[in-house]
Amino acid sequence: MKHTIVTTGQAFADIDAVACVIAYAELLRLEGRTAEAYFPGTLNNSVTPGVRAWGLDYQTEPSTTDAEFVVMDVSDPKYIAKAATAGTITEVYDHHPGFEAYWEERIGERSHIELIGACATLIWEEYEKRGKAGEISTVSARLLMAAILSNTLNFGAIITHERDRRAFDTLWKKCDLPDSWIASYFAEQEASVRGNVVQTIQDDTKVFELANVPFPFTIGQLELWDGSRFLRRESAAVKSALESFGHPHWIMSIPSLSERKNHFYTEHPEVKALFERGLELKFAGDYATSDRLWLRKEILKEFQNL
Ligand SMILES: [Mn+2]
Repeated sequence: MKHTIVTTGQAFADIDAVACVIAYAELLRLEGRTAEAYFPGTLNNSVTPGVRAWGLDYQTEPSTTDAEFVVMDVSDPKYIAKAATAGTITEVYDHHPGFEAYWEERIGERSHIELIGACATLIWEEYEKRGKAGEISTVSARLLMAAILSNTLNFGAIITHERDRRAFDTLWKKCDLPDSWIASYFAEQEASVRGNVVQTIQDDTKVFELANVPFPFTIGQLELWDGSRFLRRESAAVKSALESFGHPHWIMSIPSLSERKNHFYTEHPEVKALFERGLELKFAGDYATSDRLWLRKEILKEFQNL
C-alpha cells in the first residue's frame, strides 16, 4: 500500500486542520499504514503557543513524491495544498459547503463532507468506527478537543451539531487537562493577536468568488472572546491587512464569543449592501453588529441561497 500524506490548505492551517491532519495520520499508522502530516503554510493564531508546546509531529515538505494524499478541513481545490492537487487525492474530510458534488463525482464514498461544527468531529468518529478510540495518543485527543472548541466558538456557533458536543465530551476525558484550560486557551489567542494584528488577520483571510455576487470579495475573520472594542481600535490595521489581498471589496468579521454576536467592518457600499441583504444586518457608518454568531462558512452558505 502506498505511503499517505495527510494535508490541508496551501496558505495556512487553523487548529481544526492541524488536529485533523495530525490525528488522521496517527489513525492510519495505528492501522498499520505509513503516513505523515504535512503543512505547506503557516499554523495560524488558533494554534496557540500552549498547543504547540504539546509537541506536534508534522512535516513542512513532503518526504516523498510517491504517495497518495488525504485532504482535511478544505474541499475547494483552489485552496488545497498544491502538492496534493498536483498528485492523487484519495480521500477528503471537510465541513465547508460548496464542493460536495465535485468530490462525490471524483472519489465517491471516500468524500466525507458534512456541515457540522468541526472537521475534528468527523475524524474522532473515524477513530470510533475503526475501533481505535482506545489507542489515540493524548496529543491527538487534545488537538481534536481544542479544534471542536475553537471551530464551534465554544459551542456558541449555530452550526454546532450534537455530534460535536458528544465528540468533545468523550475526548475531554482523554485529555488530562484542568477545567481552567478552556478559558486560558482563548485568552492565549487574544494575547497573541495584540502583538501582531495585520499578520494574524492575513493568516485567516479568504477571497470568494460566488456565481451570484458580481465581484470577488475578501472576508477576514478573527474570533475573540470579547470583540466589542477591537474593530474601532484596530481599524487601520484591519484595513491594511485586508487590502493586501488586492480587492476593493473587503469586510472584516469578528465573532465575539462572550457576547454571542459578530462585529463587522467594511468601507465599501456594495459590500455593506450585500451583507445587509444576506445577513439582515444594519450598518451604522462602516460598522454593523449581528444578533447571533456567524462563522464565515455559515455566511457563505447564506449567500449561496440569495
Ligand atoms: Mn474547520
